[in-house]
Amino acid sequence: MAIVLAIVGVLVTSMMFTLSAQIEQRSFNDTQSRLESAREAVLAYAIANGRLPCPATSASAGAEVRLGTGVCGATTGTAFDYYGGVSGGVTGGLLPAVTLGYQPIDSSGFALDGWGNRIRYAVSRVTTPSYTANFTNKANMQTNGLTVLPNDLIVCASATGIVPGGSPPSCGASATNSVTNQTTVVALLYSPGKNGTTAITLGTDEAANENRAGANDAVFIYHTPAPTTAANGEFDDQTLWITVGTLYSKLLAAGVLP
Ligand SMILES: [Ca+2]
Ligand SMILES: [Ca+2]
Repeated sequence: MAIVLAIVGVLVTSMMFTLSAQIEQRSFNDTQSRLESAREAVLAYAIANGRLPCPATSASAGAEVRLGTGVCGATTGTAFDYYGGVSGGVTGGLLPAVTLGYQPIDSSGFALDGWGNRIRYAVSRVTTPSYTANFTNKANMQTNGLTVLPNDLIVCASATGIVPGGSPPSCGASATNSVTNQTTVVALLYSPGKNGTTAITLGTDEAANENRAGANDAVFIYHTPAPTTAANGEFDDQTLWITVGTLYSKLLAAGVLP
């Protein structure tokens, strides 16, 4: 057993020092720091404007897509406008890099992760009543103060058992499947990771993040990286979120609220 472990140890050590592994690690770290600076840019935007930005779409050249009322979307607002996904060939839920002044961006105005994928961004809407712009409307944020919490965005440890169509959406019956509480997450950013650059059939957990056509919902998955042999498939997405407490404390400290 000790000999086997020693051999495995040597193999692992030599693998860690291969060039490709170093490049992958650099891209991973680069993605993490870009997500962190994107989160700072979103919070800075909230301080300057008294509200969170709406997501961009692949048709908006890096600008947020938002109605004058604060509802996210070009028309009435849909789950797609808040949580992303693909609708009619347009990808929603992208970081509004041009609105934020975030760098680096591609030639179309979109923020990129360390792999070359566009960074995803989702923002809370309050589910009842539907599509009320509480966190993307300055007046609503000031009127509501601390009494309105997000009740839609939720992060789960696995897609197994999630109830994305629930009211509110949930991680399901398993008490251990929730990474965040129901009223905690006001915005979320993620990178589709290295495998996001290739056209693959996504595993169950990554599919729950991508929110492709017909599944645009508020449930996101986050756990440590997993190989293709994992029960729910390969997982290399990198995710950060903004809690409502962080958002309000920044706004209060800056004198934006109350
Ligand atoms: Ca991925
Ligand atoms: Ca989802």
